[in-house]
Amino acid sequence: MKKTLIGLCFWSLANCASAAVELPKLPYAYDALVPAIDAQTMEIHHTRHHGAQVTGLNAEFDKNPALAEQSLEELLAKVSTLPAAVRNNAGGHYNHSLFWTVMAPKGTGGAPSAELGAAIERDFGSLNTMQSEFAAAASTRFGSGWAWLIVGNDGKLKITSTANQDNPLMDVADVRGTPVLGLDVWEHAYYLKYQNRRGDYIAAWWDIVNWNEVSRRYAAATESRN
Ligand code: MN3
Repeated sequence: MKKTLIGLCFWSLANCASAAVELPKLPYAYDALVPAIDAQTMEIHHTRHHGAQVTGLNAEFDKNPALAEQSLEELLAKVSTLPAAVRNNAGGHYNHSLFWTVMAPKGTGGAPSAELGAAIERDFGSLNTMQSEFAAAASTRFGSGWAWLIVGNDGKLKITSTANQDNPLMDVADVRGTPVLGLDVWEHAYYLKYQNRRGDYIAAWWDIVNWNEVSRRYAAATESRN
């Protein structure tokens, strides 16, 4: 996700850094994931929570324009050397950008590809076992954070979780790898509908996983290793 030059840069170079990242449009309507996730939660989550991280990351780029020349992945890989605001906002922007794409309206997300399905069986025994381990990671993440299915640096699928807006691409992560599926378990992701029932949110969420996109990300992650 390199920074893209937009029209403003044509008029004023000084505006380029402030246009480094933009809030991505959702590939579906705010009410498309009902009943798993309600429309108000989706709209607030996208426009305000993710929106604030985009604004925050651009503010960091204004302070240090050299950062805007690097991809998000490059920044995350050396995040321990960067300000905490970059860690939180670049992490949040990456995490939410992934999150929106790995969901789809119920009945439209397909199933794991043959390659992904075989890797899940190889590394977990079955899809059910993988989902159970993922749900356990999501439900036991204390406070705010994310659960992940990743391709580890050894090429194997693994489940992990991270606090706050950290993710497995960061050099500070306990378990590193390329995320192919991620679940936001911050209260802002589910509280309006589920209140304290995080487990119910996680259980309902499987209905709206976009396996077509997860499979695409798995193929890209394994291809880039070869
Ligand atoms: Mn969130």
